[in-house]
Amino acid sequence: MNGKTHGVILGLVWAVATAVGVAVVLSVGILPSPASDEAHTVDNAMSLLTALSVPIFTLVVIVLGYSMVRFRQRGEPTQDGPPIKGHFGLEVGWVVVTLGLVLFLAGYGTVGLIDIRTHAAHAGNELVVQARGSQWFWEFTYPEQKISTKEELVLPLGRPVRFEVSAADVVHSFWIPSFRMKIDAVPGMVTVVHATPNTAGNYRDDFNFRVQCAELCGLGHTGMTVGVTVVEPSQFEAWVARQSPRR
Ligand SMILES: [Cu+2]
Repeated sequence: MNGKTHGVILGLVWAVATAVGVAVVLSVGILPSPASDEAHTVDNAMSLLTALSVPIFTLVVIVLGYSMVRFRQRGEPTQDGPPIKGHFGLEVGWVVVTLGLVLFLAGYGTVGLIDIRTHAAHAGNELVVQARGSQWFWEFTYPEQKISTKEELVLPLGRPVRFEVSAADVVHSFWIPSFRMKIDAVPGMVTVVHATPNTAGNYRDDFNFRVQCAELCGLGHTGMTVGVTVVEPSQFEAWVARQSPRR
């Protein structure tokens, strides 16, 4: 068997494994339920990255496995293997393909990031929620509504939210899995992230409806979580009315 035949066999196995692998990773739903307008942008990027990693993974595993079986050295080796010399075509191809992939992904990611950042910001009528992380709880202040709560984060359906995130003591990270958004909460500064809830829900029915600290911040870090409740705008107004005004 010459080098060309090995190449054809490897190419065929690689193509089949890649097709099967891409079909499998795209059909398996590993992501939490999406519940914001911005979520699909993140999910699409996740699917693209996962699908693109399959051909690279299968190439490495198949070449390795084929070499282990086909070119196996039985017993003690009696001589060195043939020396490996450079291969200009392979090197150029490798650089061009990987550079192209990196540039494509950087462009794709940048477009998605701009999309997420501008979607809510341009929609107008934003609800402002100030989220402040402390060891080890979150406090939410609604400046327009003049209320404040540590019990749960209540949001109206369909209205863009501007989260102004800060920290009282150490670095925390403000993360709502079902909204697919996360941003550091840093003492001494305010970081901003936008989300537009598009699905009603709450923590009791779906644990992805929660604010979770995503930055190790001390002993109570894992418990630094609070439920998110997304309700109809009228129910949100009723909830606001039930809260005692902030002193
Ligand atoms: Cu934490």
